[in-house]
Amino acid sequence: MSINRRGFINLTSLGIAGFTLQGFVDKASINGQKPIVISTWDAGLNANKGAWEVLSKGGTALDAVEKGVMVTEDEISCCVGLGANPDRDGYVTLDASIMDHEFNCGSVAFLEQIKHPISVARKVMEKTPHVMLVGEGAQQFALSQGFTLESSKLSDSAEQSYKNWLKKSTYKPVINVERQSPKTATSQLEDKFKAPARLSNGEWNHDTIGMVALDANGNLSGSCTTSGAGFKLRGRVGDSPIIGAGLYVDNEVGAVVATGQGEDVIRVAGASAVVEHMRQGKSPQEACRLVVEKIRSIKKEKAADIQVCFIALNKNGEHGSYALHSGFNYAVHTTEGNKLIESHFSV
Ligand code: SD4
Repeated sequence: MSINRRGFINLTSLGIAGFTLQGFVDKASINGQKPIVISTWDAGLNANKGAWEVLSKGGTALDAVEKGVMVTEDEISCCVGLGANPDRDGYVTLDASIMDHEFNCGSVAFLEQIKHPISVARKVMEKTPHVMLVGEGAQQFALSQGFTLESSKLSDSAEQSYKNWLKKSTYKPVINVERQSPKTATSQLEDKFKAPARLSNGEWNHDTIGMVALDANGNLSGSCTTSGAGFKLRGRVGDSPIIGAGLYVDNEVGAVVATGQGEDVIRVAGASAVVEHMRQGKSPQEACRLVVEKIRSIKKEKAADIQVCFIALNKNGEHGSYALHSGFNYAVHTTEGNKLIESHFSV
């Protein structure tokens, strides 16, 4: 029996079982566990606010990570969701996954014309005996659950990027090397990075929001939602909807989410590998670093052409990240506020 559970039982034995957790959480929960949510990239600042509305009222980490990334899916001018860059045939195809504190998980991949893939992933988790649905089947399931079929028209910015891309039609993922960041110091950069960043060639420097949270009951959950890699081959699926690669949660240890070149996260079962390092006693940052270094050693000189990043949150609410290259940041929301932290990186 965990300390958290005991804490709850102590309260209930005092005869206040019906008392809601609301109101406790902004300061500390019944067991001293302060909620925290962390999410990838600068878009994470807004997403965290959505998650914090849930966590600060005593809501579950699961609800928080769904609501949080929905904020980003809604930002049509952003790089995640239906406003994102299309595949090379001109269609936006979306991947998403969600996982709770009891190893329940759900995901969708190659999903088209649905605004909130993360919520479809949650329905897969809660309403089906399966973990993953893809393509037409995933869309059909979404419609059966009351989701609306959205237009397939590209957003203005995606249309423009696609037109530019068609001029050469070469598939070359852009890594986010434009921002130079200090190798060691973490810094708070909220003011500098209020809007999702675009590279000077007009491309987004990322297409994903990943989020992990710890609630006042001491439970972890995670979510990840993405348009994948812009101008990818039709049918390509990345790491984000693959449980164990793009996202993994073990409530006894920690929760991890990945962003960057999905193919290289999949080949090392990235998020799960980071969790295993934390299980062996590594800090969240060190656990992320070990898996990034593994990818670097596998890729050798090709590591120069890709970006891979992990963020991790352990059971005690400690967090960390590591990226292959500079330019990655993540947003952290605690009772102290919401801030952006620049990630440590390898090369
Ligand atoms: C993918 N990992 O589909 C995602 C892409 C990403 O920032 O994270 N972009 O490979």
